Amino acid sequence: MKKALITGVTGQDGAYLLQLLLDKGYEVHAIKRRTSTFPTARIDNIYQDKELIEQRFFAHYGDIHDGMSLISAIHKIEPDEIYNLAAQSHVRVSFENPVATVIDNISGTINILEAIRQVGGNIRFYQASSSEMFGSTPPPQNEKSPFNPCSPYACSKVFGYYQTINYRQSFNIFACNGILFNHESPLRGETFVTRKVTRAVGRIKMGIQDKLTMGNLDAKRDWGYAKEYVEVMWLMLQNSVPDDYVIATGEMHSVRELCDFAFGLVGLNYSDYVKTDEYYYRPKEVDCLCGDSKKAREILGWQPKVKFKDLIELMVEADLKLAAEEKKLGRFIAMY
Ligand code: NAP
Ligand code: F7E
Repeated sequence: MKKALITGVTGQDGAYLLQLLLDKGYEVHAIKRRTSTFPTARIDNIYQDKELIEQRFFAHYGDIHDGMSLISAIHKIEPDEIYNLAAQSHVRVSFENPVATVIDNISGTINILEAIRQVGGNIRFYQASSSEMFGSTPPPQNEKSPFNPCSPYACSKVFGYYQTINYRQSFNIFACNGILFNHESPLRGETFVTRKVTRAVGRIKMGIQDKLTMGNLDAKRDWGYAKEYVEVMWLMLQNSVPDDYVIATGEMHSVRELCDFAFGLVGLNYSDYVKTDEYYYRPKEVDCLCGDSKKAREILGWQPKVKFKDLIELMVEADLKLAAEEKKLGRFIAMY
């Protein structure tokens, strides 16, 4: 049985990747940091499965800053594959907490690569790189496009990207970068723009919220479906050679179009509800991201099926159900 180790398993991608690897018959280990409340909402379904918990899913307390504990975990587990997803992943927050973001994102990557080097063997490594690394480089962006990072988050991801390539070249480690463009789902954190909008659409429709305060409505992104994007993480590690790939849908839409479409799905006009506030603007914006994932299509045989409209539809549908549940329970959460 193949063994995998995931960092960031409690996040959006971690939850989908965990399910995917379990479905493929893997034994999955996860590094989970200690927190004062349970952060496992996205993977609670796995915890409810007694057979999986006893035989194929093992969560270990650990922190990506603690290199020694990562080395001993990797020694003990002997994984075939490691997926490094843990990060402070919010771009705007990275301007408020630049040092913590950079330390989190850099030290996690280097600690794991160093642990792989020291433990030896044939462990395959996936690094969660990001389209944010392209920053102000105009679209379409592919593997040959220059990086022009525009935030502490993006700078930290550029470091992780090059560190991954450096360990591949220096120590012959099977290490891959997935340069993933924005990917979303009903499990997306509620302060990222798609989920913030679809949550608001659900709540406004159910009468438990009246306004939505947003930032820059003119920014444009290439939004795909997270469930499909974790499949390509796995595909990268099954190939015969390690490499770096852009993963995207190739479709670009503005935040304004997102609002218009999402509110329209429930028969509302977004301009009656959405206002903007400087608070949600960034000191430096990434205006347009749209990826060209031809290389992944040709080499890995991967291509996205769920595009913008289907994605937003499935998110609105899930958030309408959630809002109905909240209304039933009388749980009216304060809006951010
Ligand atoms: P997410 O939902 O924010 O999840 C981040 C995960 O990292 C959480 O499990 C979090 O744990 C964990 N983490 C953060 N700091 C940690 C630490 N010090 N020690 C241990 N765990 C820590 O992010 P995501 O959307 O799933 O993204 C996964 C990865 O892909 C990230 O590296 C992100 O930067 C990258 N990425 C994401 C996208 C996207 O569009 N989603 C695109 C490109 C790249 P807690 O639950 O305890 O907070
Ligand atoms: O913002 C604009 C905002 O926070 C998208 C992370 O997963 O993808 C994500 O980073 C756009 C930006 O994602 C609001 O200014 C307007 O232009 O959903 P987001 P992001 O910054 O693109 C990349 C690929 C990652 O790697 C990251 O980890 O939407 N926007 N108004 C807003 N954004 C937010 N969050 N909230 C607003 O109110």
